[in-house]
Amino acid sequence: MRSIDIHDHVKGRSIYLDDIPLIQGTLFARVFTSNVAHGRIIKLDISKARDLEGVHKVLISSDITGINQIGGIIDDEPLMAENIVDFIGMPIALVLADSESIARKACKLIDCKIEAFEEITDPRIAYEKGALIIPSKKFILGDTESTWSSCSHIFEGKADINGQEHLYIETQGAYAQPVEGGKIKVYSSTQGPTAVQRAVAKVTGMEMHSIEVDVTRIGGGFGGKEDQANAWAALCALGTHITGRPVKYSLSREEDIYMTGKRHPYSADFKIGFDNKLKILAYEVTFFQNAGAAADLSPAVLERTLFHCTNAYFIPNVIAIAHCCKTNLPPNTAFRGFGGPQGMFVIECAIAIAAPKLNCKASDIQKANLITTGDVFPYGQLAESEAETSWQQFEDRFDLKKMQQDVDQFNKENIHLKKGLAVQPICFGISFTKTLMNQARSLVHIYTDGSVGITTGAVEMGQGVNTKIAQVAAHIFSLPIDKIRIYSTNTTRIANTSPSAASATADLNGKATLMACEAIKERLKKVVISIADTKEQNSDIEIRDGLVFLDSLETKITWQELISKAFEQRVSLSEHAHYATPDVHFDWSKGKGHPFSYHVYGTSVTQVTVDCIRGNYEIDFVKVVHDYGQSMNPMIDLGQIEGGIVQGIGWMTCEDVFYDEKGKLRSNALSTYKIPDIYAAPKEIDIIPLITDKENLAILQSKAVGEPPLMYGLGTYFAIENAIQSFNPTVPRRMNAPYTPEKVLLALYGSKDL
Ligand code: LUZ
Ligand code: MOS
Repeated sequence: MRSIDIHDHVKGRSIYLDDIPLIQGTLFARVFTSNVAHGRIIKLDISKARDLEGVHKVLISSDITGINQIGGIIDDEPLMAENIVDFIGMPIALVLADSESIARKACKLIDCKIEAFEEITDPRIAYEKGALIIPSKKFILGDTESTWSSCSHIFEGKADINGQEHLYIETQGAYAQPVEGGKIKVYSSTQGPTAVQRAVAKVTGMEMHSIEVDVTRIGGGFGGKEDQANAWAALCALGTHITGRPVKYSLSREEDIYMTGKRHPYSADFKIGFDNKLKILAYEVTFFQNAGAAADLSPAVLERTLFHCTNAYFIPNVIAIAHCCKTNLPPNTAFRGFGGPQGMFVIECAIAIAAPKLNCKASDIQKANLITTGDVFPYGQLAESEAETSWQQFEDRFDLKKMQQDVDQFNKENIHLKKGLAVQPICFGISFTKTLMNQARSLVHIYTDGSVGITTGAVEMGQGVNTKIAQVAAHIFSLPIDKIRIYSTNTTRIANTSPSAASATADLNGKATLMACEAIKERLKKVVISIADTKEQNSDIEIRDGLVFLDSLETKITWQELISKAFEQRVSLSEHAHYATPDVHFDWSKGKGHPFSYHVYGTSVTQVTVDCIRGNYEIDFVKVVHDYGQSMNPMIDLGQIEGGIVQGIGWMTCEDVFYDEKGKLRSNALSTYKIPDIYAAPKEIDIIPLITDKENLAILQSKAVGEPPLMYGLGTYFAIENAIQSFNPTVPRRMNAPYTPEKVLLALYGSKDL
């Protein structure tokens, strides 16, 4: 089953925000932003901009008709700066003009003077100064303090990990249009239509029922549009509310990169203790999260870091502390993995540091500590583990010993090319960690001609969720896929939706769709029984090749006749269903609960070849055994895994977000921010499904696949590090991702500049 979008994508017919036909009278928005990371506005003169021909209005914070606030978790983020600016790129004024180029010109005419304060860009410095966004969080399992004395080996270290630009292909944007009665319709490139609706309501001062948000699809999100689509929609809607005209803002790539937040950089300290059989007895870790200038989703991201700080391992004694540090950078935000990958990176660093000192490979430590079913995670949930099964199938499939021997042999024979190998187990919890977000709705209509139309809260962002939802309906009604249509995500049809995020979109919205379809099918069953002359109330109905089967016997009733009959009998052909994930809960006062409906596991191995003269490298292969459950769409899932791996590799290797000490983004274009291209992708990606048939809470047993595979990319860092070590065993192991070619070169020759 291919993605239902594929033909329109290839032919360029798919409608993204910038493809929506313009309405006459549309104004084009552009924001004027702070060029200082921290300071006070001492002069703001918009008169020259306002007087420019073709400029309709220039709005500033005092023009906001509702509340100047777009914070999602905490009310700490003004839409437009009032007196204080907190980061470079913070909106100060909104220009509404007849064209994008006039709006651009007008922005240059705004006269703004800012008195600069001291800026903070480093999370550890923010922590020292007490600049925290929320009180720090802690997980405790067992008792580390009394365990250290029984450890045979203890290692301590520091790990740093940088951020990541989302680089969705479609930039952020919104298009607001006036609707009669003072209502507003907003098209938004968002993962969270309800979040947009809420932000627009707050900023305009309208009620949510007066705002309709519609999303046909978006060109990628990766978390960057979970929360950060709100600002542009709120600005456009504010413009519409004040001028009565349609307002559109589709950000240029340059604006998008410097104004929006990214994956959170983290700095961490760790201490890890082993017995003499490679078992990890105790682990202490402190995370300093670089949250940027406002909370955004950082507190939730911080929590997921804690939830993933022991990755796929069982450690009996753990203390994990996380600080949400406020800095003068654009507020960092959700990004595929949502803090989990950073938590996992640090434990992998601890293992990588320990391995050579314990005279073993990191994979020996990893294997000795895999979590098994019945073990407890530091947050109290019992594992239903596939860590060992995936590792076992991985070893059955791939000859790890032989791979290592080949690498050793190659490294013996080559002086200036060195290969490195790293194994990477993963474990990722599925569900929003905020329990209330684990709910979804679906609205299913069967029209009188037998065709089916579905709306859910899911946003199609290229991940194929609409295809999966269509498959669910096709499966329940036994209909061909072309009888099913998935409509745009729209807040008037499906209200109060959670963002499409946390890898949970197909599970949540798919299950709601399943429930709606089942409910209609139940009613259709009664119709079949009434017309098929049977007394059997428990009969199974099925539609095959357009014909109704009753207990596997063909009736002469077609699907269309059945639907007509149902309509004639005044049976409802529509259903609105609500699904809430069962049994998830978490108590932050105790740091314990059952936050995830299940976990996704897997094991990968990455091999790299490092050119020790130039410092650049190639990725020879990534081989994976991945826990799909029972994939309902292997082609889409494979695409997610391959894409996730390459995105994870990019984060670990060439993608280097660089803010200078003044808080100015220097890696602000694709010339200075390098993402993996086809040449940087692994030469070979081999993905083997882990075969299990356990019950799980995934849609049709098909486990969530959005985020987990990104974390296979972590292995690349350690593979490069291992290659460097075989070139120059005297250099200290450094744990500071990403490993750009420049850093690799410095490391190879033991530079102190790292
Ligand atoms: N978004 C969110 C997420 O709001 N809560 C989460 O737990 C989450 N996890 C992953 C990705 N996005
Ligand atoms: Mo996401 S990081 O699942 O929006």
